[in-house]
Amino acid sequence: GRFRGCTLWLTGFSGAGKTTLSFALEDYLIARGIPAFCLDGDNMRVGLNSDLDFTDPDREENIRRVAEVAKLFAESGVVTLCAFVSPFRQDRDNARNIHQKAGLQFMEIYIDAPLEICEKRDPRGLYKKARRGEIKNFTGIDSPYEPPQRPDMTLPTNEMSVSECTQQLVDMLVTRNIL
Ligand code: GGZ
Repeated sequence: GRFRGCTLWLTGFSGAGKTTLSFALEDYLIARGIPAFCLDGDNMRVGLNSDLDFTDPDREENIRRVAEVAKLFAESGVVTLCAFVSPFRQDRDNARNIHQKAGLQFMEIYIDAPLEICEKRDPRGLYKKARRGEIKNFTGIDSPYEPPQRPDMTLPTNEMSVSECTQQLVDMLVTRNIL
């Protein structure tokens, strides 16, 4: 078949829906025989990046390594879904450059849920801990988030369902000749 390797980079606050959407898209693609794989904090920070914390330089290094790993997955023909807060514009631009230099498509997706909504969702109780000062450098509380200025797509997860968002991503992959 033809080459489909590419990287979709989902950025946004904790609790915005990055992991939920990337798993939904992964399921959709796998069900249709298209190789897809999600990278997120749960599989990257546990192993390869277990030496990294949430200081600014550690986040930068986290995203740099993730971008290099994603590039390798994409080179192998996989639709690679990266779900990371990735709060810094420069780090996301660097991830894009790593892919572009290798001739691989890279799509930046802004998972745009307002902080108040994410904090209300608080699936892991992390915002509560951050507010109490039990977690330091928490994005949106005492660590910054720089929204994308020209994302390839913005998904307002507080206004659209998971299946609507997934369909938008699928449509984008069709437009880009990946599906
Ligand atoms: C942000 C944190 C923090 C701090 C732990 N700040 O919602 P989650 O729980 O499952 O996803 C968040 C995840 C963020 O890791 P990333 O590798 O995506 O971050 S970055 O791209 O900035 O390197 C959250 C949890 O880890 N978490 N502490 N201080 N999120």
